[in-house]
Amino acid sequence: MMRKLTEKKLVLATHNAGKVAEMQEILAPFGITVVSAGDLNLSEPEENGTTFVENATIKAVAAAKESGLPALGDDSGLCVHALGGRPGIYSARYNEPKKNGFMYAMEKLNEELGDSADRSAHFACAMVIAWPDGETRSFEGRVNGTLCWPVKTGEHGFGYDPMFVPDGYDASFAELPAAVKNAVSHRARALKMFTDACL
Ligand code: ITT
Repeated sequence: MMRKLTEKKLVLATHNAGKVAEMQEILAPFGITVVSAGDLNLSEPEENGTTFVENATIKAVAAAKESGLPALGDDSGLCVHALGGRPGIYSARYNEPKKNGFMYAMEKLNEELGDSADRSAHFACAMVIAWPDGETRSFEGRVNGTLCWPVKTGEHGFGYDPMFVPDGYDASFAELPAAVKNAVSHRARALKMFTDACL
């Protein structure tokens, strides 16, 4: 038997407010109390892994050890097919120096794509649950879509969402209501695997 989450309190091992909001909303029906790494003032470990799962594991294990509670780490990013999967695990760092939200990174990506006919991409998310004793389980989700230009700015989402139109829709993740993104996103899919397996 794979380990279940019997504890009623869970740390979201992220300092990204957009991720926290989505994870909270998706986990709300399950009756577990969630608290974020920011709420607990947990430190931010160095993400020196080479895959999404490795980096999500680093975050989850560090938060579980520091808090004494089970912790859920999310490592995610945008993989652009014509760019060989970049920025991938470097999606957050791609926006340095941080200027106005993620406009800097989105402009850079659009320039690199040039007039490429292939504007397909996917968001990937690794979700790792870690217990304070060091045991972990990992889950991976993804959602396919197309990169638009100009960006479709909206009220919702974060990061690269204004540039990402999920397959089957004409609107970007920034324009679509949170309930739609949280039904089809990479993060929603990874979390569904986690809740199916562990709750
Ligand atoms: P934590 O490490 O504290 O969780 P972070 O923002 O640094 O926060 P990552 O290292 O996983 O997290 O970087 C992922 C980046 O990929 C994130 O900053 C966004 O720019 C982008 N990203 C991930 N999921 C996204 C989503 O659902 N919509 C838009 N952009 C997303």
